[in-house]
Amino acid sequence: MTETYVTFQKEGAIATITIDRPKALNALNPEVLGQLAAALRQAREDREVRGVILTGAGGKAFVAGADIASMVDMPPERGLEFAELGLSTLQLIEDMPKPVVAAINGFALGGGLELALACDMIYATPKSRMGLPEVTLGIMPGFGGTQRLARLIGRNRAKELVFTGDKVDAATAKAYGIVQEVVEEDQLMAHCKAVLGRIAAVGPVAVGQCKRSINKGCDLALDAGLAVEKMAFMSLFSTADKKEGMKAFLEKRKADFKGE
Ligand code: DAK
Repeated sequence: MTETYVTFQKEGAIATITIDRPKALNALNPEVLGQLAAALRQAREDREVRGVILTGAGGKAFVAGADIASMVDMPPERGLEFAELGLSTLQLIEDMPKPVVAAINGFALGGGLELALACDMIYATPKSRMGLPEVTLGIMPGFGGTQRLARLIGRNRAKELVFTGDKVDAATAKAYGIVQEVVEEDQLMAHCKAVLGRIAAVGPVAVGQCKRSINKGCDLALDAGLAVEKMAFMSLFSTADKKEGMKAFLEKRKADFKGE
């Protein structure tokens, strides 16, 4: 029987996906990635879910990277499958029209940090350490790390981290703009739930379009990005949520968004 390495829990509008392979510091092997992709699809398809928390079990790591033991003798064709599985899993996060936050409590290294970088926001505990140490293994980040990190924090700071393989603490990661907030360990999940709870109360289709507009638009020239935003904006004018949000304001009541 296949072991369960990823759990999915739903509490109201918030789904928590936990990578649960603490013996290997939640390292990503093909089974873990396959189960993670399935959990992300479940969150995407569930209409009640308006936000997702991605975290790691065991209290020591978010994810310590791709699984080195499973890669050491991996033939190139399996490597390609692994790459496609990893890249498509991260793409699921970026394309999901719902916010996904990474709750980091411990190590987020290599593929683990790359996974977090595909999320919409990152919150981390003070003891967390993150970095892209792939060069210390003679490889390089391959789940989008060079691209997403450079876009997020700028080329030269990204180069410093990627070329050295250094691990930085949560406060430094916040100063670099990788982490949004450093949150005490016993408050981490509550903090993520509070942020997602506030987002769950606003128009879900609008949030999805904001995410798409930022993700797609930021990689384009400003004119093209503004065109992406314009089309997204116009699409919201045909939603029931737009009608409800505006009517609720005028009627001085709380909006009841259906996500339609
Ligand atoms: N893979 C496999 N096992 C790992 C692991 C990993 N990434 N990280 C930790 N473990 C295992 C350790 O081997 C150890 O197992 P046992 O010896 O107990 O069986 C257990 O987890 C506990 O780890 P340690 O004993 O080492 O714990 P420490 O507290 O002493 O050290 C550490 C914690 C996080 C500093 C250390 O474990 C460490 O340096 N881990 C490796 C971190 C790392 O280098 N991560 C990057 C991996 S490379 C691809 C795209 C992307 C990628 C790959 C392919 N394609 C496009 C194909 C991504 C690559 C990576 O992420």
